[in-house]
Amino acid sequence: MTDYVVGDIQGCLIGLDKLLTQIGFNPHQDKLIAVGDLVARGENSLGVLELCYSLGNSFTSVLGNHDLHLLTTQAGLKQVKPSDKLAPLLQSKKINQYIDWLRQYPLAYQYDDNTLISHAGLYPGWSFAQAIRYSDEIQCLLQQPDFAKQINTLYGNQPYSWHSKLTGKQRLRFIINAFTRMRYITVHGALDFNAKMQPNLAPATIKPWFEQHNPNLSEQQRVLFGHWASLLGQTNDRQFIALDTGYVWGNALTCFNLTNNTRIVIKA
Ligand SMILES: [Mn+2]
Repeated sequence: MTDYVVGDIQGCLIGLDKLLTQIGFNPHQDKLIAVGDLVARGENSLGVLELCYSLGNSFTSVLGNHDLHLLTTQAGLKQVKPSDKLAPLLQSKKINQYIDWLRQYPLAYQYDDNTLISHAGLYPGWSFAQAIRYSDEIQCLLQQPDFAKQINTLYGNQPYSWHSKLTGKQRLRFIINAFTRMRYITVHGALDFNAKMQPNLAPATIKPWFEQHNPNLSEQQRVLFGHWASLLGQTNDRQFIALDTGYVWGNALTCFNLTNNTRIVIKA
């Protein structure tokens, strides 16, 4: 009975297979929680979804930017990017089944009192309870028949900062951006969508979201996230566990064992 959180898979079926073999994953006892970006760029996004779907209740996920992009692309609202290698998935007879399965997932998942999982992290200042409430707002939207259209209208960068009085599209757009695209923030708490470099190379005007003090996070609480391959799994803070180690870029697929707090790393 072991619960694992796996970093960005991005269509890398071979890596996922190797990982499940290495940890001896048993779907009758164990649980796999993905940090999102299940699809895109890797060699077999269809295979990854088939495998994760086949795990039934022993698999769960949060949604990443590439997963949301799949929803709008499949609906014909975004152009297919050849570099995403999504054609076999989009042409699959089961695509609608996979879309309906994906859109049941939240942006943030609270594993226990002290553990939160989301694709990009936790916006500084948000408590776990706030994160789950905001994630629920998007999960509701994804349950509506015109979910793809609605998500499509939420693409954009603004507003850059959160305010609890934000309403409508501005509010929903910020929530999606914070959970799926965030990396750096300015000293004023504004999301910076341009910077992707390693923190030691960042200008002094921005810092990683996890280096901004969050008064609503207790010392026991931890956040597991993906999305940021150039961190190479390092945050230098045991409260913030980075799991995107860029397998799709030839680096490694990382998985975190929540039962004994160890990492399993599969080299590409
Ligand atoms: Mn991502």
